[in-house]
Amino acid sequence: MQTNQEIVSSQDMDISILSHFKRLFHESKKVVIIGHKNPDGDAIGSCLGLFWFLHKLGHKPTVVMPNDFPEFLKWMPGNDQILNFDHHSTQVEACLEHTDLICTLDFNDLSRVGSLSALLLNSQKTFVMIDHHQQPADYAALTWSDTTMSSTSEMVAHLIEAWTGWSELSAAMATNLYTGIMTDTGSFKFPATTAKTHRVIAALIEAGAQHSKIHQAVYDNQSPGQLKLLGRALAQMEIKPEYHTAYTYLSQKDLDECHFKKGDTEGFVNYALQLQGIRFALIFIENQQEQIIKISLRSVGDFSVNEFARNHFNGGGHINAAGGRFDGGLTEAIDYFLKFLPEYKNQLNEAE
Ligand SMILES: [Mn+2]
Repeated sequence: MQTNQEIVSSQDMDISILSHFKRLFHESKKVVIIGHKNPDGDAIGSCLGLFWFLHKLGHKPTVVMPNDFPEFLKWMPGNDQILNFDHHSTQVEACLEHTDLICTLDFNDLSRVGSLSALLLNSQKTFVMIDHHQQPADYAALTWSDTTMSSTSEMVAHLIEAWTGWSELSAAMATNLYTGIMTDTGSFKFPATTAKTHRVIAALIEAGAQHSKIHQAVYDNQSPGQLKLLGRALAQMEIKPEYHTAYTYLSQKDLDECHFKKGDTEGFVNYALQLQGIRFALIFIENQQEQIIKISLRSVGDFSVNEFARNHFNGGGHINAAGGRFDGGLTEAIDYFLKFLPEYKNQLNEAE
């Protein structure tokens, strides 16, 4: 990894960041673009959006993901060209060896790429980070971190606009970026969705992103098992009105009986926030294979689930959306959570 870092934190894509991008890419033909472990719509969308843009500029980009991604994203333009480190480790190793530049998108720390992190930590290549998560680590020669952004996909769109104008925006880029913004904003309803986000969305639609089809492809393709699993999560929900909190859980047995596939529980945690007066929602999901409990946390208002996940569940994320893990059993994880929830009573009652 290079030293001589430049940390850029900005409201907008300004001239100095852009010229740094141009300088780095001018010197780099081969570029590897990497998203985080368990890639979501924004990770895939931002990486593929940047992939098609760099391709158009004459670079030789390769997109790498640490592991597989959900079926409901396997239609995105270029998804078939993604190298999955879990399945193609030798190929990925060779790519990283011969690349000029490594762009990491939609994550803030090299620990977020699972088993790929050792390769990246030992790499002497120049890194670029584009990300909207809090507290970016300082491994990159150029860190473009903006926590006010709705998504990394929106940032890539701003990069394209600043670099070439919208004239170079293709339908493939637009479709990927639209998907990333849509999924990371809960279909444009989270607070980080701004007027600027909607201006970007307008440009993406003009460039050929078919919003209805994208929405359908991502959300309206549920399997019977998926809806049954959602039914269990809803039926098992526990509500703690005195803490404005609701949580639910899914055991490995629940998952197995509903023929769980990766991505099936995406968005389940958000349902609890539909309850009147609920500001803090969690879902605990058992993973017997890894012997951990995965926890997704959401909030509305100024209660920070990022802080909560950092303090108690080895995780983090954003103020209103975070993830974490617990090493142990499901009941243990929930008991642990319920033990310290009362400490947050004031914060949860004061939060707006
Ligand atoms: Mn994101």
